[in-house]
Amino acid sequence: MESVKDFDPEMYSLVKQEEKRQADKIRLIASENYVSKPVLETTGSVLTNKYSEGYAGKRYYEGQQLIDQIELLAIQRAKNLFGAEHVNVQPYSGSPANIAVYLAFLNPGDTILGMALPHGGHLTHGAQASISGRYFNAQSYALDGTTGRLNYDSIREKALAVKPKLIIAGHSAYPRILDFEKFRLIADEVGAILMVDMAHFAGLVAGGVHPSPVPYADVVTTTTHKSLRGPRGAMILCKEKHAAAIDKAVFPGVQGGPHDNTTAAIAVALKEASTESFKQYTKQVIKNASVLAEALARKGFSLITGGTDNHLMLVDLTNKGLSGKQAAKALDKAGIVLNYNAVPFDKRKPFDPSGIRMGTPAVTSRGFKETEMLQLSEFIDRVIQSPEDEDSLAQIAEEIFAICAHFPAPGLEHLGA
Ligand code: DSN
Repeated sequence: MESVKDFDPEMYSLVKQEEKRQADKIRLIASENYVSKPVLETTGSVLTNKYSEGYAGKRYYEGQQLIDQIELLAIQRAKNLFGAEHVNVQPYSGSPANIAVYLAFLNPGDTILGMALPHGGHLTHGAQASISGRYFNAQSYALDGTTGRLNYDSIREKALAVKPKLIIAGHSAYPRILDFEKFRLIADEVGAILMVDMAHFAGLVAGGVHPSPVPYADVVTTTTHKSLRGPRGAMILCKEKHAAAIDKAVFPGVQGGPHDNTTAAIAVALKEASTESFKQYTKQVIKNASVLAEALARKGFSLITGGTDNHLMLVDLTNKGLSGKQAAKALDKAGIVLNYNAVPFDKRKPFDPSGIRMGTPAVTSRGFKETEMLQLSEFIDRVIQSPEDEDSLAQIAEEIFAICAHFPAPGLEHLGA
């Protein structure tokens, strides 16, 4: 970034400080990761200069000789990796991708059925604050009060009662694997379109360590930057019979020109995700999550559903006597970055809920394994025991800094030990 350094030292300094923050801290936000240098370089390439509204062979601007090839390559790689009949790689991110699906299949006022936001669903799955809750009759299903898990009998009952035109399976904070076949049966019984939002676990699907929703769903949306470890973007995968409706909904329905630099970086990330080393990475993501969950449970932490099958876990801190926000702020001071999160049936408000969410995609990308997960559980426990002891938090931050120095983060190798 020498040119930025010369021209805009203020911004240069901020970016360099952020690089250092990402290198020196343990990043446990379940939706974040570290992209590789090839993905980073492609994102920052001259492709950012191009406009290319439309699709390959049918653009509204000239000069698409290479852009068409880039987009077709991304599409082909996504089809191969996920076994999808049709893929659109243009959505800017997960929310626009989900809105495009609604535009493709629904009219304002139609009924949708998704996982309730406080139970782990996403804003765009029908939350009132989102366009998905404002423009549609948004109904939701909740987790079982006893097990903290999805109860497919009650989802079916709800679907029979509200007769949704579209059912959404998928989540931002559910630590278990979804039963896509059961969702398909429910959708068929009520004549609904089945949409799966696999944003959180797309990388795990790509790595073969999580069941794929693609054979079951009419349409699958995903971001590309979470466990899939690509740039910030999204894709929509669907059956061929829905291809025209989906493409028309993305452009011109919701968006204008695609971000071609992102499309190209998605293609690079998909190539990475097809490798044996990515498969090993996803196996380790799950192993790390399960080791961390078990270690925390042994220390008296209350995990929603008792553990995890995927890359994330949700911890209810009520028995530890502090709120999720207090915990997240203290952990951040100690060099552990995560987010506070509502837990199912939370009695506290969303801006200061009872839980914290953590995930292992980012730490696994930098090479953390079981040993580091056990160390991490010790650090978390120490912070939660003394969240206001500034000296102790500073001491933990130093210990974490020393560990991180041995695990250079992808894309930030120049800051290594
Ligand atoms: N905001 C993302 C997350 O953190 O899970 C979901 O889009």
